[in-house]
Amino acid sequence: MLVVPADVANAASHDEAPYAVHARRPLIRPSDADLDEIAAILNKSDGITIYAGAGCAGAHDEVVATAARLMAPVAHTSRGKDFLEYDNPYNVGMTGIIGGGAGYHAVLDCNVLLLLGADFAWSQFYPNRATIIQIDIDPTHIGRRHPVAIGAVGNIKATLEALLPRLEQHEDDGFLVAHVKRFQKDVAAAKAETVSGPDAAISGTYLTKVINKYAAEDALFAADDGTATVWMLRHIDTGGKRRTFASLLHGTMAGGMASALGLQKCQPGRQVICLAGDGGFAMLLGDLLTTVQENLPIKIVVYDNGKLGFVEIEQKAAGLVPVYTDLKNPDFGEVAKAMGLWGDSISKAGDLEEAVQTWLAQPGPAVLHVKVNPMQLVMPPSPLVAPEAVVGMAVYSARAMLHGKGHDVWEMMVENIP
Ligand SMILES: Cc1ncc(C[n+]2csc(CCOP(=O)(O)OP(=O)(O)O)c2C)c(N)n1
Ligand SMILES: [Mg+2]
Repeated sequence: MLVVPADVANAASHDEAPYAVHARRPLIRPSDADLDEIAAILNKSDGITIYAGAGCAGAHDEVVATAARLMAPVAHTSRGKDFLEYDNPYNVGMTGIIGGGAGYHAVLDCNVLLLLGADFAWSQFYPNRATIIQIDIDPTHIGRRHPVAIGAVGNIKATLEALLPRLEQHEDDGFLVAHVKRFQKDVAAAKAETVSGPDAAISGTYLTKVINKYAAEDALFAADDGTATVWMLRHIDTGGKRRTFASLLHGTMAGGMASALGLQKCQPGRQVICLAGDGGFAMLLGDLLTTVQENLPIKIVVYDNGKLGFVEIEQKAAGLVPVYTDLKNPDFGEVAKAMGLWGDSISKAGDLEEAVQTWLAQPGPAVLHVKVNPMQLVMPPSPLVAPEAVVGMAVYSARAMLHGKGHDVWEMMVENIP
């Protein structure tokens, strides 16, 4: 809410500001001596991994060229996805609790870790034995997540441009190939997910992959924190033209629709897709009216798992029987229609492809309510699950049995264990 006094509202304004309010960005890179020192370590090492973050925006080609020179797999953070995942034969995906086995091992098992514009928070995913070299434009990021051997300040593009001529071509590709192969195997397995028939339930991952198939090649995606964000990060291919947005630094629930509204306002004519959780969507339902009032044709899909899914997972991982996580949802397709939007609601896999195409083709704002499989877990890479979480899951299973929820446990096992 912005309150403007009447005299200010009546004052004449000039489109051009009489003075510059923004400082121009400088080009910053480490000194020649520091670059020589970094190059010396990289040139005498093998088993090098690059871990790259959002600081690599605009430096895709330089990161890929560095990976090629060093025969290094490239893992990326969630915020680095849009800038590094596409057209990158060295990509091994994300590490962390929402990442995969290839990214996890490439970062943890390397001899030298080259951190580029990455500020990933969780120290348990950093290697303890490796030599870590960190380059970041923000000096406060250097060494704040994990001790590093060398920390240098610089724009990633400018720094790599100056570093590349100092780097010798590495020939041994054993380390690289092992991790890239593992990643490609995992990607192929994820892409191969099918449904058992037209009446089958729809999983959140399957829904995301169908949206990935039909969305515009330069679509903007905004997801609610929760499972929708995880599926977006794992299953939306950006191709360098799409962008993905979520509350990745702060972890705020229900950010999807608000972000989508803002994105559509500043990028009129571009397809904007909100991947909403049922909990998140219900929380900000009033803003559905904004789509109509402001004529913002965003496309919203509601992943209705009937619960605050992420919180339930956290409770289960802590060995608790979930409480206050179930949601009693209305038909959000009908709610949308009552509010003046296009709406539809589906629950069977056989209806999905057509429903997604019809929903995306709407000229105005549109809500597609999809009942998704309520038991699909966000599975971290198998060797990675913290022992407490495994024990927690087992304790949950035992407690759920005691509380007469044996069916729940069975369903969870069947749906999540390959
Ligand atoms: C403002 C706020 N409240 C609570 C949380 C904790 N939280 C994280 S995810 C989540 C559940 C989200 O439920 P839903 O939108 O249905 O997504 P799901 O995980 O079920 O896919 C909650 C309550 C948070 N991150 N931010
Ligand atoms: Mg939910």
